[in-house]
Amino acid sequence: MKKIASLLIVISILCISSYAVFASGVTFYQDIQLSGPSTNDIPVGTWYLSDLQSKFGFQNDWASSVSISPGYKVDLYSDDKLGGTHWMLDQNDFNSRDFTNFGANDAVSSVKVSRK
Ligand SMILES: [Ca+2]
Repeated sequence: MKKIASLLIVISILCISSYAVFASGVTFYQDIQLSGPSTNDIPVGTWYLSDLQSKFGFQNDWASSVSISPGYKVDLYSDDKLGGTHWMLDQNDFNSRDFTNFGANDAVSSVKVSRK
């Protein structure tokens, strides 16, 4: 019984650590401070609005904050297909948690996710 318990603990730790390894990219939120409805995890790539909407649950002119996995950065664009005003975020700080700080609130229409 004790062996089974320790085995379960080992399996749980492995699951949690592999989740941390594979859960990578960025996640957008409708509201500031990473609150409200959120997207799925968005991996490395150049993402136009149609893909953001169909694959990840992103909406146009909607995002107000973003969670960035360690080692990643995200470029935000006010127009589709990386057009319009451009902003770059590379860490979880007051700007990534509140787009009203730099004029990107409810304005993002396409993004590029990359490794730093
Ligand atoms: Ca919003």
